[in-house]
This record gives sequence, C-alpha cells and structure tokens, in this order.
Amino acid sequence: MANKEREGSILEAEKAKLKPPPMYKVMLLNDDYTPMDFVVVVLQTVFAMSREQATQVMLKVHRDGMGVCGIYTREVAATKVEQVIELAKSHQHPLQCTMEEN
Ligand code: TYC
Repeated sequence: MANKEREGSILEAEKAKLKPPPMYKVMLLNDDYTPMDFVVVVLQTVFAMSREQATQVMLKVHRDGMGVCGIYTREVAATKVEQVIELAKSHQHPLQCTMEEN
C-alpha cells in the first residue's frame, strides 16, 4: 500500500474513534386511560425528574400526544423504554414509550 493511502486509512480510523456515539430520544405517548399521577411517578422514577418537571412533561404529552423524556446513548435509552413499559404493564396501564435516533 502506498504511503498516502496508509495515512488516509489511519486518519479515517482516528476520526471514527473521536466520533460521539449516536444519541436517542426517549418519547412518551399519550393515551386515554393511564392516570396522570402514575405518569408523573414514572417520569420521576425512571428519568430522575423533579415532581414539577415530571408534571410539566406529563401535561405536554397529554396535550400534544407525545413528549421527549430525555436523550441518551442507545443502551441507556433502550433500558429506560423497557422500564417504563414494564412499570405500566405491572400496573395494567397502557402507557407506551419509544425511542428514535436524535
Ligand atoms: N391522557 C391521560 C389522562 O387523561 C394522561 C396521560 C398523560 C397518559 C401522559 C399518558 O403519556 C401519558 N388520564
């Protein structure tokens, strides 16, 4: 391999190393059945929000149909989505949560 090419691929590898990881938005979806108080507790528990912040996010979701709970790396986002769905299921609420690349 020519020197220039080798330098080129080393530079590419260095760039790849420096790249920040892709980030994911975790979003909560509205429904007609999950109690508001339950959503607030979920936001406090899973996303470490204050009661005030959790209430604001819950009301935004209630009004607009969805809202962002936080932005995380893929594994962290996936864990939070699972935790929300599991908590909702265990209390028989239809609350749904999804993630999408930011
Ligand atoms: N819309 C629900 C109600 O009126 C409250 C709610 C808010 C449900 C946010 C889900 O993600 C949600 N009880």
